[in-house]
Amino acid sequence: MKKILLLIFACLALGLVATGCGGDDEADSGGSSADQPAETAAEEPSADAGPAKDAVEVSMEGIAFEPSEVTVKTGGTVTWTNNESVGHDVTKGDGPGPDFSSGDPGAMAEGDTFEQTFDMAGEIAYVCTVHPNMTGTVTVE
Ligand SMILES: [Cu+2]
Repeated sequence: MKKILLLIFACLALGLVATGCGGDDEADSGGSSADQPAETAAEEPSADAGPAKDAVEVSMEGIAFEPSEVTVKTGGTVTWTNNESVGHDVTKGDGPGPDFSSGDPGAMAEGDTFEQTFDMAGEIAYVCTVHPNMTGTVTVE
């Protein structure tokens, strides 16, 4: 009986210092099962150009449009939001439909949004005029 108690105490003492002694299996599995829902919730579908939608949002971050390629239905709307402290703009390049621009070059400050509706099918290229490498396309279906 004494030996068993000693073993239990030794096990408890070790358990405090390191991870061992069986009881940790429960703690580990409990921990990982608690982590799994959080990981699943954090996963979001890839934001690449997917099926056409009525409304799409594009973020301006890292001197880039994210995602840079989106698809909307005819009559659909794209909303750009500047999510960094660098000034940007949205200015149409090639493509069907009227020209559009968010305004003066680089005038969109952090938190500013610009919305454009697309009524003609086709592929519209656009650029941030102060960052010529900052380009994107809107495919209207
Ligand atoms: Cu820019």
